[in-house]
Amino acid sequence: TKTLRQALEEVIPAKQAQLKALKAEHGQAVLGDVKVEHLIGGMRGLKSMLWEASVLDPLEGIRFHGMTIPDCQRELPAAPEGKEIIAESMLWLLLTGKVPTEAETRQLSRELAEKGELPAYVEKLIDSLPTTLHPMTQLGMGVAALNHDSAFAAAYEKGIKKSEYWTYALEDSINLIARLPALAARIFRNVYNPGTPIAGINKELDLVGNYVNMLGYGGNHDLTEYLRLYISLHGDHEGGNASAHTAREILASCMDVVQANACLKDLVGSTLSDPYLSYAAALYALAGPLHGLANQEVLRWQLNMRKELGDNITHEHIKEFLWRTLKSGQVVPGYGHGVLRNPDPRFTALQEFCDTRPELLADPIIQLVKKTYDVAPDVLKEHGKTKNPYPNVDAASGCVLHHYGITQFKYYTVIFGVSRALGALTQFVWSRALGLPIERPKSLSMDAIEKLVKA
Ligand code: NMX
Ligand code: MLT
Repeated sequence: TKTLRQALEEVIPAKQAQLKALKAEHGQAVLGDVKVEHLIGGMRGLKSMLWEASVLDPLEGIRFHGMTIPDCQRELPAAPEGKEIIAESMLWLLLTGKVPTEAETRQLSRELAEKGELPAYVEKLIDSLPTTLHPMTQLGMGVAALNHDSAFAAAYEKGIKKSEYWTYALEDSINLIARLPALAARIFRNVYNPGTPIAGINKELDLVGNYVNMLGYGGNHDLTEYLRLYISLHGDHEGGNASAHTAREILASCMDVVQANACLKDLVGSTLSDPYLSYAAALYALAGPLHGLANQEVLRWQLNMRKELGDNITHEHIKEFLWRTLKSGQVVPGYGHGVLRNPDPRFTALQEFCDTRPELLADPIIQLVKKTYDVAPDVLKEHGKTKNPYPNVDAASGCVLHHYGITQFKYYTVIFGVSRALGALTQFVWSRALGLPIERPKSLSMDAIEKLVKA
């Protein structure tokens, strides 16, 4: 059975050659125009990043190395007693572009379980934090502190060749992914169940199986399966989303307003900051309400709707509530997207998980999410602002957690944070393997833009 590192060693040379050829043969090819609206409009739609593991189509949604979510559900190995995709098979696919065998998946599960314990100093740090500190703030602090043991930082300090960077990047990335469940579970315990014991790591279990045990929900098979699917699906969403973009490297078109010249760029990881610090930065981007924090906001909003409108909520009631949200100047959480122009297939996959389980379909909050979906797109169309009136993944993710008893919605983005490491760290490794340089795009002041456009 191949190790993940061996599988990567096999695919890296071809990708390095592909990049070299792209640069030599097409370095001056133009991929699009840079308009003034890109500079002032969050660079929406600007093709400016190299991202290997996934590509997002506005209508169809995400593909991981060309595979749709149903393809992944069909082909990626599940846990021995489960059906859903697991984090390990998704990570293997993201990193290598290949579907792992059953044996490769189990071997990776074992490796992650063996590396999953938190160092005592991180436990102490997390235990010292006020329980009122937002769980995402705590997660970022714990991840940053893990850089104490960074193999990448230590090797860099000793002096290593650029061609070896990726091996240390991989070592840190695997260690970080392995330790995230213990860190995230400790935060959950401290904030919501202080003083209770945390289950030890079972070396026979997959990453999410252990995470669920450590959260205190061991034995809940359906919740475990849900979180396996959730964590796999949230793993990567191409490179431009704010958290992934923060962590790693981009191949930006380094352009002035008029002239386009392709050049290689990257962000926190591109400074050769180690994987822990890069991912901590990503987590703080994820913690914004327009990004990952939206899943907490969705639940808060749907619970408020229920509190205000009672149990027998009609479509008409929801419509009125939606208009009240919009008229008060707030966004409808869980709807809209920077790229997608159709319902998010991750939303659909999470809804389908509910559709096969009568107890979930009977849950009033899950019913409310479904009913909201019946009316929200039309209301948002009539409102006329958002380019995408359809639900994104956050519209669906929290209500199922709520059903299974994880009602502490301020914790939801932490689960997203455990997941996004799969994609963010994949690109970190690839950026080092491809030798991408430090990111440094060109900025312009409004005066400078005016001078250029009027010239
Ligand atoms: N409710 C109300 N207004 C909205 C919504 C929404 N759900 N989505 C977009 N708009 C508004 C947006 O605020 C903007 O208004 P203005 O011109 O006054 O600034 C206008 O519609 C145009 O925005 P778009 O170009 O459609 O969206 P953009 O790409 O700028 O933003 C989001 C994308 C996702 C930030 C935005 O749709 C949003 O705020 N959604 C609600 C929060 C959310 O669900 N975020 C989660 C994203 C997924 N994730 O996990 O990260
Ligand atoms: C994500 O998964 O990162 C979100 O859908 C946001 C995005 O893709 O921009």
